[in-house]
Amino acid sequence: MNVADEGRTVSWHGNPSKPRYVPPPGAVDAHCHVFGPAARFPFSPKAKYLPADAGPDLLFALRDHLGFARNVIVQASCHGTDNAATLDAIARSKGRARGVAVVDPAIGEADLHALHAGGIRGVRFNFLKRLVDDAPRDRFLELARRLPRGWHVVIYFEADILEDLRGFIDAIPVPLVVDHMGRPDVTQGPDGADMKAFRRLLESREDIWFKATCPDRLDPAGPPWESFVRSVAPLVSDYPERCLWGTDWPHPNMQDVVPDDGHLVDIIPQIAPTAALQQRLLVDNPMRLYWSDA
Ligand code: 0GY
Repeated sequence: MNVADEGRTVSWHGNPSKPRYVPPPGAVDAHCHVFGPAARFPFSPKAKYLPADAGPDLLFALRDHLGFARNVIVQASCHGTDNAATLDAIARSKGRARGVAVVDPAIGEADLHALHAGGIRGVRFNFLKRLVDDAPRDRFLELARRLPRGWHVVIYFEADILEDLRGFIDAIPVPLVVDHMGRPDVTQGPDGADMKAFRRLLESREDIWFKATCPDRLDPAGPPWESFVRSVAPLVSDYPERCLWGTDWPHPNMQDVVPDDGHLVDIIPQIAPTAALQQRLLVDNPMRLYWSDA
């Protein structure tokens, strides 16, 4: 495990390879985070991990290195409900980043509109017990009913609670984006129980999107993540208008198996084999969700 000077964890690759795959112009990395810098943006007292600084300069350098044009920055749990680091990164992006916030469900209308002005276009509901202390479904629902126009909910859960969450998900009145496809066991293959359950969810509503992300988290075999590719490619092909892609940089909690971001980019043509699919996955879909006003 890499440890930064201050004893904080480094979970990202220091020298990612240059991908062989060249994304289409305008490609969006639609799932990434920033950490700190902690001197300006301290971590939450409730943070479950304390990462080394991974601020906007590093993120935008990686964006350029990988051949991407834009980022969607998702507020990471280590910053709790203080979105200042995410907003700062968006402000520094010169219009090339937008974000997803994590908020106290009691947030008022004026604060929601201030987040909108800062480039936020959705809120994240995190159900992973190792990351957050509680996930109050009734309060989340109340918030979802009064989000600014055009916003969506990003939801993060693991496959074993999908059935339990169905009633909650059904009640959300705005589009939903599922992080990492709800973390299916991809070793079961495309017709395994987890993928089938996730497909039932996608079939239940036309406004549920998913991130075809995190082979490094989902495929224990490691690169070239063959089980991930085999399970996820059919999903992208069957739901081409509802998929997003992202690096997940700086890969929170992945310090023991840090992925090479260049290798992550290089499996894009395997999960989206045609230029038309790649254009939707990397450009058209994220632009529709995050830059519809641009
Ligand atoms: C991810 C996944 C993780 C962490 C967070 O907000 C977070 O801390 O999202 C995780 O540890 O699985 O998407 O970044």
